[in-house]
Amino acid sequence: MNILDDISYNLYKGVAKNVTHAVQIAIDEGYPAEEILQKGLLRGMDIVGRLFQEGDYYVPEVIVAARAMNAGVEILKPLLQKQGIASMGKVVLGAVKGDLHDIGKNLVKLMMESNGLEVIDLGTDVPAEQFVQVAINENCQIIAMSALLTTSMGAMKEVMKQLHLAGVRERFKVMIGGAPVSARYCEQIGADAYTPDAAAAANRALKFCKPEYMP
Ligand code: B12
Repeated sequence: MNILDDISYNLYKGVAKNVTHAVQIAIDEGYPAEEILQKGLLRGMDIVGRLFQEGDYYVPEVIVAARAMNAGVEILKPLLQKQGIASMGKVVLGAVKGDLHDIGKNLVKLMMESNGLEVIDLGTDVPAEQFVQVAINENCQIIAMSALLTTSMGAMKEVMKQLHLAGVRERFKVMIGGAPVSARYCEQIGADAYTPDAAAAANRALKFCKPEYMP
């Protein structure tokens, strides 16, 4: 078993202490932080997803694994973040109403901040009106929403509706993401961009903050 397998294994077994230990060893062995994230932590989380889907894992096991994931990410954070970059733009980010999943959202935040974007994180279960109000009050360029449940995805459409009702749709770029979300859904609800992962989300957000994209 190499050290990345070790991370995945301990993650899906939910042993946070072993995950942090193995992440530190991987760093010391010279693995790039992105590789540790993708091939160690996220691969472990994929296994958790599969076990949950197949009925071998229940919610408590998933919570324990999620804690181990967060513990591993904490160690990687300083390596993923580029320090001292001037703010390139402002994003309001959250998981939509009805959705408590925040691991992916937190990765999106981390990658955006690493690329010099200022991120206002509203957390999880965020009402549509709050996304819109904060974006207006804080003068954000981007509203970014995450959903992991097919039942909560519809809340993204509600945010689009609230933006239109407030007469501010054109002021903001709207980005969406999360496992059940797709480019097709993005088009359907009239959002501006769907990206499949956190790194692509940060790249797209940076592009949106360039003057040619601004209203
Ligand atoms: C961990 C987890 C939980 C944990 C969450 C802990 C936490 N703090 O987040 C807990 C145990 C709380 C949980 C609860 C539930 N869960 Co759950 N959970 C998962 C699991 C296993 C992993 C999700 C995850 O973190 N993935 C890793 C991250 C990194 O991936 P990600 O979120 O997709 O994010 C990436 C991209 O999507 C993208 N991205 C994410 N957000 C954004 C935002 C933007 C703007 C952009 C551009 C990109 C982007 O970038 C990220 C990084 O690259 C998934 C299975 C799976 N394979 O997804 C099920 C899953 C999402 N859960 C599921 C279910 C059913 C539930 C519950 C209803 C279970 C229950 N009976 O109570 C509850 C719902 C709670 C609620 N109201 O939200 C189902 C959803 C089914 C569906 N299609 O609707 C899934 C798919 C499992 C399954 N196969 O059945 N869950």
